[in-house]
Amino acid sequence: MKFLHTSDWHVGRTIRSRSRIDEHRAVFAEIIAIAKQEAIDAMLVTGDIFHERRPSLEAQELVAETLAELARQRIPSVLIPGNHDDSSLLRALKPLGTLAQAHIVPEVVADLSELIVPIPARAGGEQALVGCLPYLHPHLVLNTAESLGMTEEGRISAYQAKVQGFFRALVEDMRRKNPGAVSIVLAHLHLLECEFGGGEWRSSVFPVATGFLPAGVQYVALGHLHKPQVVEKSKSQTRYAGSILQMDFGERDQKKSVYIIEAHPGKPAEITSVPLEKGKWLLRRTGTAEAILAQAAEFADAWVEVVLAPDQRTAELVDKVRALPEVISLRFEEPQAVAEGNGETGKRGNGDRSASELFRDYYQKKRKADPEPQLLALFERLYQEAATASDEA
Ligand SMILES: [Mn+2]
Repeated sequence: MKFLHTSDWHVGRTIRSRSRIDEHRAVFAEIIAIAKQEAIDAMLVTGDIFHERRPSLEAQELVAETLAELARQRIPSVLIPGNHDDSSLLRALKPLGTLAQAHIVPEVVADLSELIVPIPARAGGEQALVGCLPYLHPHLVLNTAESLGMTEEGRISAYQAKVQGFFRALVEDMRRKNPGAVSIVLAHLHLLECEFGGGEWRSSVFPVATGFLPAGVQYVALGHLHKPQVVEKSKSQTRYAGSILQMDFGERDQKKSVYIIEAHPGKPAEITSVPLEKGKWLLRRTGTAEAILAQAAEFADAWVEVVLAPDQRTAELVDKVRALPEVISLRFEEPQAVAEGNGETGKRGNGDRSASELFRDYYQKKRKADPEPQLLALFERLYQEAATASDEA
């Protein structure tokens, strides 16, 4: 049987107030074309379907159109929510989704059979069982009384134990239902040993160690991290499909893709990566206004962040750069970053470092100590809120 694994759609995401709905529409058409070409038996979507808990009607319409087009092509899908999604919105879509073979598993429930979706092969009589772990909000897992007296580490290990317990129960139930089926598990979580893409919201998502993932299933499909990646240390073949667009300038060098998984009972799955070409590239260009203007022809099909050298501010040229339709962010390089960037030491300028790295440095300089993890988490949350608010303005 064949499956297509995609994740972190974030439909409704804007970048510096610019809509990305046309990019999303083009990439969905691309994904459906790949699905048809590969004659898949089902599409697997591992969360962050929408960017916001209350997505725009335009965003909802595009997801409905995409699932309807899959249904017209007779391609079933299995979808779970991520940390961005509101499970009650997905629960509201579930009855109509089921009619269109778009199986939405909106939340964790006690009855495990609600979390296991059987998928029949188009031909040949095989069956797959897709076990789902929708994103588990830490506050749903740890009740207040339980977690009040706990340290941060205590709460994280209690969370990990619950996740591990769910995986165990899920996989046992899948074996009981049909030990001869193709076995696949979907989850939306942050694995400790993996790399961030750059556009994820991190502060409220508890990390899980790779050792807690289920063993002995043929494929574990993960969502949350936006960089597509293989999870090497997992006991089952495991991948993050990554986001389908470069979500933010932190993801600007990442090629986006989907995975095609071919699996038959009792055999290791064969997995290939198929690149996605239709999303715009996010580019960062550094230099004088004159040099930037000379490169403008390369900006077609891109969103560009321009960082201008500080001694080159001739107002007229800067205005011309600002007026380029693809330029959505323009700032001036800090003198200190210029010095670092020009050094032979290979030290990175501030432009390549995350806000929390910069905050940690600032705190260390001022207080001669590392910030507490809670303070760092609070900073990240406030920073994300501020960054998103300016995006959504
Ligand atoms: Mn995401």
